[in-house]
Amino acid sequence: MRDTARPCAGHLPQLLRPVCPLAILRPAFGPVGVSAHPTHWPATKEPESANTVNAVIEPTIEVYLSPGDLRRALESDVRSGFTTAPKSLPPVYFYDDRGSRLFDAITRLPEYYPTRCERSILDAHAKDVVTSTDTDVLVELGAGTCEKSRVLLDAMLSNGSLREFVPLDVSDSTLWQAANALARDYPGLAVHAVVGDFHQHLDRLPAGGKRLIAFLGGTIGNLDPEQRRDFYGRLVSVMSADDRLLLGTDMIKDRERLVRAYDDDQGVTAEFNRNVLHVLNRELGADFDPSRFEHVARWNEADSRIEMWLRSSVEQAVHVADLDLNLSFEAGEEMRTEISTKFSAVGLEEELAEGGFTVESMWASPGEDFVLTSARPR
Ligand code: AVJ
Repeated sequence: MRDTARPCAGHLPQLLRPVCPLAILRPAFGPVGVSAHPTHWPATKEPESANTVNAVIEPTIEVYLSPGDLRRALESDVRSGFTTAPKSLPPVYFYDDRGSRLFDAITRLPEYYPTRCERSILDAHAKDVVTSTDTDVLVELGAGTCEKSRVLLDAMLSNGSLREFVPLDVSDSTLWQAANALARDYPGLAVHAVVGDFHQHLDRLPAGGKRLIAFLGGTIGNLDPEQRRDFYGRLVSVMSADDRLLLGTDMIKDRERLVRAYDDDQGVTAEFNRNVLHVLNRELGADFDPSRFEHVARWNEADSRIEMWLRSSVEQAVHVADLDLNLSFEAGEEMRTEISTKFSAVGLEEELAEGGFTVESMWASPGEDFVLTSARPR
């Protein structure tokens, strides 16, 4: 999901440096073929195109988040999150370079089933997703390293309908690297990367084509009900009648399994949770001692979500130098670092309906552990 092989250290510091050059937008339409998949070449094309060698198209990148924007967002999130009770932080700050590596390790843990479940749905049904939605442009929100996108891109290719790929992510460096890798691996594919935030920049997504707007991994669960309403409303307002949403959601299940997925035996999730303190120390000159915070994962039945908290094991003071902020934690005081909402099929259909969408199809992994839903604007 996120880049782990990137040689440069530090993800936020990278974000805070000047971004990759803004490339010029190029109209890039028309079906493409990929030489690596000759058997998938659309059979309906004129014969000579079967011999066409598709050249690698240089990806374009459009940047809507400047280093200053990211810095201001971090400062304001920390200020407001630490001055209201209970203290809380948005989960986006987990994912610096180390946090992305830790998340990657989480996806391979025996306890953490969502990534494998979603992958199995994509492997089994990507073709059906593409044909039933009848889409030819893939947009991926929170695309990261674009690894999952490849399954959908392959399905669009073999369907002969692939026109363009538009990954959106807040991390310019991860996105730029992924966009170049995709462009190399899919000669002839126009890759138009957008550096932005799915809370703010949905209206900047290039229009045109029949877009499959994928929001995978269960990340929608990180939003609370009000944020999800906002998200659906903003998204539906920029969608045309031919566009489709493809949403990945983790489902309500046995409480023990849910909690274990967020509190693994090896302590990888605990380290991932505490990583946000390392990020604050580095980025804002804070002096958190991560060893004095315990990882807590618990099921909130009323709100149908797993919550991750960091519990101060002692009474302690913390100074956030860059914000001139003095914090105090009581012994046992908890701050919330993430919510991960779990859905029922009925509840999801209802909230999508309230958000302006009509569900077309749902594909579930065995036992309905995880579900992919396609929906169209109503
Ligand atoms: C990537 C947001 C979907 O909520 O399950 C994994 C992040 N947090 N373990 C999730 C996460 C703790 C993950 N998402």
